[in-house]
Amino acid sequence: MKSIKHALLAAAVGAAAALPLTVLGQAAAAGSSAAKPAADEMTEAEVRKVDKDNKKITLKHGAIRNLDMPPMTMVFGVSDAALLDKVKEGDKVRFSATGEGGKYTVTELQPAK
Ligand SMILES: [Cu+2]
Repeated sequence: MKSIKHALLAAAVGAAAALPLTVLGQAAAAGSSAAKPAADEMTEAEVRKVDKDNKKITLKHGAIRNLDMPPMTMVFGVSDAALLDKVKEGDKVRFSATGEGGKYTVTELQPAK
């Protein structure tokens, strides 16, 4: 009996260790948005449309891991309209987004090189 318990415990520990680890090395430019570690991972995208008046941006984005979203083109809101000053249509960018309450919002946006 004791050995079975042990085997179960070992399996549980193994499963925990197999959880995906956050990719490090992209945290350097963090700065202003320290609050949400889940959004730190940035996704590559191409800007399709910038709508400053409505604080919206259309992105053709790659897979967004923290939102479990496949690559697609879609409209995002932005947490701060100033984010849109840095980019224009056709730019390659990197961004972070949250999906709280079914609303997708870009919280970080920067030109990709
Ligand atoms: Cu999407």
